[in-house]
Amino acid sequence: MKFYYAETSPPCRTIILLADLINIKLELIPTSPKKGETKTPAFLKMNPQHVVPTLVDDDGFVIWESRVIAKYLIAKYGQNDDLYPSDFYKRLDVDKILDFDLGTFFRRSTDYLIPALMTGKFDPSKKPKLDDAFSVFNTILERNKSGYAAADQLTIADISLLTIISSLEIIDYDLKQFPYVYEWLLKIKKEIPSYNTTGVKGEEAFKNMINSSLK
Ligand SMILES: N[C@@H](CCC(=O)N[C@@H](CS)C(=O)NCC(=O)O)C(=O)O
Repeated sequence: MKFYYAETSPPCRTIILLADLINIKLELIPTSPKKGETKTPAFLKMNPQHVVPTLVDDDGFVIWESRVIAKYLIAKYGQNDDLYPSDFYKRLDVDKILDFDLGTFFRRSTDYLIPALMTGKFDPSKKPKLDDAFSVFNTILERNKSGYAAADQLTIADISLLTIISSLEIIDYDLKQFPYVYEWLLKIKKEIPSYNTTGVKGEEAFKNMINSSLK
């Protein structure tokens, strides 16, 4: 399977960590949006949305959007449904948190991060909304009791939130004001074996990218 990715990208990291967890081999193809490599005619033919991660399966099937790639890999190659339960209500709980991530958490994170990449400065006016997303996730975790984002066990919702939240942590976003999120992060990092290699390496690359943009 060809996997177009950028080391700095949290959604790409979600898929690489998941692939390791379910023993899938990806052919990693570094593709830098910053260098315009997602806007070449060949890439645009494959994916008009010009984003990584993009996966091309061995039969030529092309898929992007990390949360959907995660569902695809589990449905097609997973040995069980633990990471994305097939039970109707449990699956809805996971989908709800994945949508919260896509539409709120990740969105507000990029609203905060992108000005730093484009102008060299974080936009402080974007921080309250991101703090609010953290606060919502903190409450979700407090109510769940299980210590996981969406179920009684690790799911793709945890992995997806992990990669963006650990990226914020490494650039010194103050997570300790959200104690359930902080505890959850420590726990999830320990449960994903390749977090200490792939995960940490990606975060370092992300941090270097942000630091090199800051003025
Ligand atoms: N919702 C998408 C976000 C993908 C995304 O925004 N990828 C960024 C890198 S983190 C990208 O490729 N940006 C290039 C562009 O938008 O042109 C996902 O979860 O896969």
